[in-house]
This record gives sequence, structure tokens and C-alpha cells, in this order.
Amino acid sequence: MTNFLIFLIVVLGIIAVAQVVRIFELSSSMKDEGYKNPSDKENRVQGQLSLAFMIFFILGCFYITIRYWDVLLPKSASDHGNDIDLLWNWSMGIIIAVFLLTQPILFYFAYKYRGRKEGKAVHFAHSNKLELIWTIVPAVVLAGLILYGIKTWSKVMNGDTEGALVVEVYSRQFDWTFRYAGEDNTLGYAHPSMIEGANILGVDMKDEFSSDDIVTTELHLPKDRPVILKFRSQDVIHSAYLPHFRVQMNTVPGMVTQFAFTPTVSTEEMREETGNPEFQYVLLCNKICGTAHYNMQRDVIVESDQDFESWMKEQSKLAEAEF
Ligand SMILES: [Cu+2]
Repeated sequence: MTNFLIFLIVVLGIIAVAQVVRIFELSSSMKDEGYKNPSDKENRVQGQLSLAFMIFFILGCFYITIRYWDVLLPKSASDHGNDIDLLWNWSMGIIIAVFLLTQPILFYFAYKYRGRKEGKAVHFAHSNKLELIWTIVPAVVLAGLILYGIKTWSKVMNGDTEGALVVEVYSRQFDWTFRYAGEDNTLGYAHPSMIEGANILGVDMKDEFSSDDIVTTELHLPKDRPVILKFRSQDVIHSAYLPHFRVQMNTVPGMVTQFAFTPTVSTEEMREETGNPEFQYVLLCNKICGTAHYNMQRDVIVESDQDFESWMKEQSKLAEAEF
């Protein structure tokens, strides 16, 4: 691969030198013969080619969007996910509409006002009206989008977390570990200096809140119950990404970050809906954190309260685990 890149750089370098030499040749021949304007026919052909490029370009945009539609965000499975999707749809709708309006005009004008032998350019210095229109219209639209974005953001980040389940999501190269807060719903104190042997989370076992904490390698969540995920990291910055729930948060060494949300569709229901009996929600790392980053993921299971409670009972408390 490296050899190929060196080869490519050498080839491109030679081409660049050849082009520079050519420019010198052309400019010296122009000095000799005087500059020759392109003919009307040449200008017309260039204008038509630019129109043809526009059609190819816009059709290409549609083709790519449709071709890769299935790798866009999957169906939302959380309470706030619909708000985020609506914001996304509005933003994309406006962007696409403006794109489809301005691009054809741009290319059409390049064709319409192409050079002509008899043509004479109009001297157009300034128009306050035009300046006002193309300043105020984008400013109003952008301000609207930004206000809408801020409103959605504060709604998502300040949701009702009354009675929320507290789960710690702990990242390290290259896996995820989860700690449930247990019956007291309060996580015991933890600090990197207390990491020892199997106690990879560095939980302080002398803290009274630690004894009922439960450490697992699977993330189970009860349906329709708010959950507060508290993120920590052992080594480098990772990013916890749960695409189906429209959740993403950096996990930063030395601090706790958090995201609260409510899953609204169980794994079982999503399997029926997608017609895929193997379907699993996933937690991915979305920050390139090292060599095995691509492999840093865990299944997430959303289930009924009953199923969740019975799974919880099977897990052993941290105090009972052997370090
Ligand atoms: Cu990563």
C-alpha cells in the first residue's frame, strides 16, 4: 500500500510538472500571436457540457441517496428519537430544496450568459434590494433552524428522569462493562486508583452504596422506563453510540458524562417489525480509539419489566463477586 502511494505521488508530481511546462509554452505562444478568443461554437459547446454535467450531478445525488438509504439511521426506538428525526427531516428538507433551486440556476446562467462575439457585458455595480434579500432570507431561515435545534436539544437533555434506572457504562480499550446501581439506585464511589485485579471499574468496596451494585457485560434495559446512563472511561476518549435510541455521548477519562432516555420498543417488537429474528440493538464505540476500535460493541436488550427483573436476579452483586 505504501509503495503504491509513493508511486502515485511520483506520477502525480510528473503530471504537475508537465502541466506547468505546458502553461509556460501556451503563455509564450500567446505573446507571439496575440490572444485568440474562443469562437461562439466553442462557447456554446462548453455551455452545453456544463448543463449536461449538472444533470449527471443531480441525478447522481439522487442515485447515491436511494442506493444507500438503508445505511442511514434505523427506525427510532426511543422517546426523544422522534424529536431528533423531525429536526433532521426539517433540516434536510430545507437543504435539499435550496440545493435543487440554486444548482440548476447556477448552471443554466453559466450556459445562458456564455461568451458571444456580439455580446456585451452589462455593468452592474450594486443593488441594495438584492443585497437585502440574499442576506435576510438565509438569516431568517438559519435563525429558525438554530432556534428549533436548541429547543429540541434542551428538550432531549432535560427530559423527565423521575424514577429512572441508573446504569454506569464503562469503556476501555476495547470493550464495554455495565454497572447497575442495585436496590438503592445509587452507584457506589469509583476511582481509577482503586482498579485492582478483577475490579476493573475501580469501585470503592468500602462505600455503602457499592455493596448492591451489579456488574454485567450485557446491557439490559426495561421498556418504557427512563434510564440514566453514566459514562466513564478507563484509558482514552471513547464515544458511546446507540443509533436506534438516537443516543451518543463521549466517555472521557477523569469525568462522568451522562445521557437520559426512554426505550419505547422492545427487542422482541423490533424483531417483528423488521422481520429479522436475529435483530439486536447495539452499543458501538463511535470514536476511533485504537487498533480494535471496530470491534468495540455490545448487544443491548430491551425487554419487559418482568424479564428485566428476572435477568437482574440472576446477576451477582459486586459484594459477592470475587476480586
Ligand atoms: Cu473506539
